[in-house]
Amino acid sequence: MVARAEKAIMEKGVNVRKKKRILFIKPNMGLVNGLPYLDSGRMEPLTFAVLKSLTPPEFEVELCDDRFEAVPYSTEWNLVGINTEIYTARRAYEIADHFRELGAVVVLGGYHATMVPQEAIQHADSVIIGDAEVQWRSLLKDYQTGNLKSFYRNQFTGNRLINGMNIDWSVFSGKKYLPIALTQFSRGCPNTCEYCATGTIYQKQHSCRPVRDVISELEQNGRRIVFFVDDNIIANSDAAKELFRALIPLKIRWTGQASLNFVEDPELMDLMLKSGCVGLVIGFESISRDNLKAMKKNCNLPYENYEQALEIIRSSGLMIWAAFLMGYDYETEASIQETLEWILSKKFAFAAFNILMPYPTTLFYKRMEEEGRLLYDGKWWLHDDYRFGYAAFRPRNMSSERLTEACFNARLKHNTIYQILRRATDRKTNSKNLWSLLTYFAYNPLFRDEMLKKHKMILGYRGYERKEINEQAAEDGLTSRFLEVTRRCFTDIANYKNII
Ligand code: B12
Ligand code: SF4
Repeated sequence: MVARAEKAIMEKGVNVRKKKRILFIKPNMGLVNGLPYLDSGRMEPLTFAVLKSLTPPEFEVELCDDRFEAVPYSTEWNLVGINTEIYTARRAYEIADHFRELGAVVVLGGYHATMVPQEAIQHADSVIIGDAEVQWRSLLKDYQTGNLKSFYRNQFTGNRLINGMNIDWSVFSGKKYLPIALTQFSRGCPNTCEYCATGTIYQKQHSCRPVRDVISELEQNGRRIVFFVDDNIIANSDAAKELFRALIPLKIRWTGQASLNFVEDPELMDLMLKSGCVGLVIGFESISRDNLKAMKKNCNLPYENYEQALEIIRSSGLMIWAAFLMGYDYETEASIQETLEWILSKKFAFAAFNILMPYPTTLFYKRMEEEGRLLYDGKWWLHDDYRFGYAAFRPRNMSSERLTEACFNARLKHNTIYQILRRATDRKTNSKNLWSLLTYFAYNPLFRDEMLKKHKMILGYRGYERKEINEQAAEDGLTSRFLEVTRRCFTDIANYKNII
């Protein structure tokens, strides 16, 4: 079969080997104990399945996931496309610089490159600003004709449909990830919270994909556990209902991110549950109304102390991954403690205690800059002294060091063995059935382990390169991964005696 295909190609006068070679790279974040950080809970980087589907067949495409693979530096690659997010920017630039020295054309894209294109272009030949659905093909055409431009900017048209987004999962074949299919139904968000990168980039625009495209991709993919990466899957409730109706026959289990207002629409909730939703990431962000107002988190303001909304969600059985943001202007060490106690009382399946971070170009960043409160020269993501988990601005009511510590302590306390066991006893959600309980116990130790590993990570590799793939964590199946993280969970007790 292969021979016949090759013969046909040769007859047309095209030599397969003459194809231009593109290498996509998902950069790692940095170093832990002097070695590349190994994320045992890593998921497929959806970005590259989208880019692969947009790449014309005259290019040969490969993906290197720097999170667990050695970067194949060589002169064989014609074009190297690297994703940049703020925590991976430093590493992305290291790789980019290296490939440019080897003569490859380097293209950077992603959230960070979109927010600071002038910084990114110092390490690249071209930068894609915003979504790539339209611009990636134009860029490749210009590259082939020798007319590559420095910037390709996606013009937000206000179109309600995401133009031409498809997913080609084949780019991940042979690589080991969590057994979850990532997909996307919509992009953008109708809100503009002061601190948020998405709100800043999309400026209240929100667009959806045709439901049939999402469904046929999932049918083809066949995996039964799905993660919708949308920032807010219910932002357009009519479109969400259409999607949920179409998902019902697929009999999948899915999770995603949603704003709290879904609790007000019983039809939406009913369809959500029938379509297989098992849990949601919800951004509560703060229990203080003053902080919510300062954040411009208007979508949470109608839910006075969240009690009623939470009761509705608990009764539905959905597991909640509750996200909180620590460090706004009305935050004190006492309020962090109070928030932790409130969170513990709610027995959420998972909780994220995120430090408020100044992402460049957000309103929050600009305000901190004006008020002279930025640390690390205002560019913490590139600074030699910055470590993952550190606050990068001066909070109003405590030092940045105290904020860093208070946040880490809250994470530790939420994730002690005792608390993990205690939260498991919520019969309405976390131990509602065997599947929920297994999921709860598979992921809690894993996330806890990653949280401990990531804290104080050095960003970038600073000259270190992975010489060989000596990865043991890419075991087959959840069972061995579960055993491994449980083992680590117990060995951690030796290192962090205060966490049981
Ligand atoms: C899913 C997700 C995760 C998953 C990761 C899944 C995975 N595969 O590994 C989880 C939950 C683990 C996660 C973790 C984190 N995440 Co996250 N995550 C997302 C989320 C919701 C979706 C990403 C996605 O898949 N999008 C779909 C793809 C198709 O879109 P895309 O990546 O933007 O790519 C498009 C364009 O940008 C462009 N493009 C992107 N890269 C490139 C490269 C080239 C060469 C080209 C040509 C084009 C191009 O083309 C694509 C098609 O249009 C985004 C928010 C968002 N709306 O995107 C946040 C987001 C990326 N995460 C963010 C953060 C901060 C984190 C964490 C650091 C959080 C934390 N405190 O721990 C961690 C660490 C991540 C890491 N790098 O290790 C921030 C990054 C902020 C920034 N300014 O860079 C975001 C933007 C959320 C936010 N609003 O602040 N995350
Ligand atoms: S609702 Fe969420 S995604 Fe939308 S702007 Fe606010 S934080 Fe960002």
